[in-house]
Amino acid sequence: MNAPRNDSLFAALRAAFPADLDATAIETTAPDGTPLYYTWRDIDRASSRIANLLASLGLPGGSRVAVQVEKSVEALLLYLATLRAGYVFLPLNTAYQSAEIEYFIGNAEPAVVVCTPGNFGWVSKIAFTAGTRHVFTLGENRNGSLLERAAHHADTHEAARKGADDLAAILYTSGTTGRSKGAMLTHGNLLSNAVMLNEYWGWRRDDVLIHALPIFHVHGLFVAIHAALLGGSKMLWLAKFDPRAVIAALPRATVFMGVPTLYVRMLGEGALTREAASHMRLFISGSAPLLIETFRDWQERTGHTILERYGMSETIMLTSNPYAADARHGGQDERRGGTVGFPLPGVGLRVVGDDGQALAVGETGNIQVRGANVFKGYWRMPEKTAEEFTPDGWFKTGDVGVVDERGYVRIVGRSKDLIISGGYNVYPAEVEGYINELPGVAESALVGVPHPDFGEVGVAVVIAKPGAVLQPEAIVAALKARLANFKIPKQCYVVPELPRNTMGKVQKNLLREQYKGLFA
Ligand code: MCA
Ligand code: AMP
Repeated sequence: MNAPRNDSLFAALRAAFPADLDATAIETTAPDGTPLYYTWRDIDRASSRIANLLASLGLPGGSRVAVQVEKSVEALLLYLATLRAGYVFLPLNTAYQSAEIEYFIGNAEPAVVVCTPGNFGWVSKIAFTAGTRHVFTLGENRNGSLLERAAHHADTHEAARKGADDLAAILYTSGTTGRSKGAMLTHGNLLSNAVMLNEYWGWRRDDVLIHALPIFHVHGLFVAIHAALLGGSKMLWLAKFDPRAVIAALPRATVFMGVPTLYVRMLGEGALTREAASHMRLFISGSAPLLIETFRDWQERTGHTILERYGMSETIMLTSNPYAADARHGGQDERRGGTVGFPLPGVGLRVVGDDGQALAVGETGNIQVRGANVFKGYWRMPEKTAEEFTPDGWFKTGDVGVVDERGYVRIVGRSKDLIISGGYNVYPAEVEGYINELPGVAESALVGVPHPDFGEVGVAVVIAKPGAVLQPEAIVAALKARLANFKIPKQCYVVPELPRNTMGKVQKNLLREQYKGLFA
């Protein structure tokens, strides 16, 4: 009899390991600078040990494993072990502060929480209060209770059986109302997208990926890691992005993925030359718009044309400029700056007007998508999920764009009130909510303005209550205590009034215009 089918993402990744398990899979350095090498066998054994530890806890099916730890190879092993054991991975940005963590843990009710040893005091308090029974620690230096406990478990583990529709991960993405929503991604979503990208980007076994992104969002966690593991290819693993370290690694690598800020910072280094980049096959950019100047400067300096692609937490990757000739588009292979390329194979993309009617080629409207990559819905928010899909099953991205006569998609704006700063999303409604709670504040507006390093940053404009005197520095200091650092406005102004339209709505476009030159 045939064994029942296993659609587990981990099983597929494991099946792609090269035959020589003693080959190096990951090269990195310990915090003290010591070089560290992990073979494919190391990854297999260590992820088995952690998976066996998780399995020994007797957790109910579908349990969430929430993780807020610094980037390390062991943090990656924890992700793989969670998939392997069949639980749901919930990564959390290390910048999140206690109020943010309290919300995520309260909302997701994870069975297991893993945090840094330094944060154990406050994180475990939040977790135990929310009913979590298991809190482990994982440090940057292969330390902490998770690995101590895992060391007692066997180093073999058969991947839990999963259906394509079973949950693999929940990624919190902030909402326009200010409350974060957990996007539920299935094994089928993640695996189908990864397999398709590997083919579309011409992934090869001898590729070497420079991994310099954080591993708590789609870009670093799914797009980069799945590509390398499915390709059976090596990763040069950097715990933190450092432009010089990336440039120094280029001669030993073939692929790099980054948000635009990473490219801008590398262009600021004299060591970035044609020769330094001559061994590279592919540079990929995404998560935020890549300025055409950056695209051109990169071409001029390195001789490489950056491949820009577009995606979302809810959908993983949606569009990509071609790596090679795309037969679906008349064999076009041009990577066009200022565009995010073609809808990827298997992804349906349409542009509609505000009335929901499909628009013609060249007309600007709301981007809607569908496909095996589109998430299952928002965790415990059926109404929110229903709102974000059309009756005929298309997901509303909140991005505004246009498809040109050659089929290239261009993102021209967003209908959602969102600022993307250095590749991180900042939802004005959330930050305004915190500002408005401060004593003496009547109202506030956060707007995104251009910034040479982060692409876009938030500027807060605040109105005081009658008789109250507000200091911008005090507002910023109060926010720093409560919110992740990248959400803190880079400037704050206290003004007598906000511009409004006849309906009384704040005209953020006027504020954006007023402050657009602030960081020029
Ligand atoms: C750091 N700071 C920032 C940001 N990062 N401010 C605004 N936006 C940011 N992104 C501020 C900190 O608040 C701090 O300010 C100061 O910069 C130094 O902080 P540090 O952590 O040392 O900064 P860094 O290490 O230089 O980080 C910059 C970075 C990082 C490397 C560009 O932001 C980064 O890794 N971004 C990538 C994000 C990413 O992976 N996004 C993918 C999302 P102060 O000193 O005042 O406190 S996935 C996605 O969007 C979709 C699905 C997709 O399509 O991929
Ligand atoms: P996230 O919530 O982190 O999933 O962010 C997804 C959003 O990032 C998308 O809805 C877009 O607004 C934006 N985004 C991602 N890639 C690109 C890109 N290449 N160009 C412009 N915007 C992008």
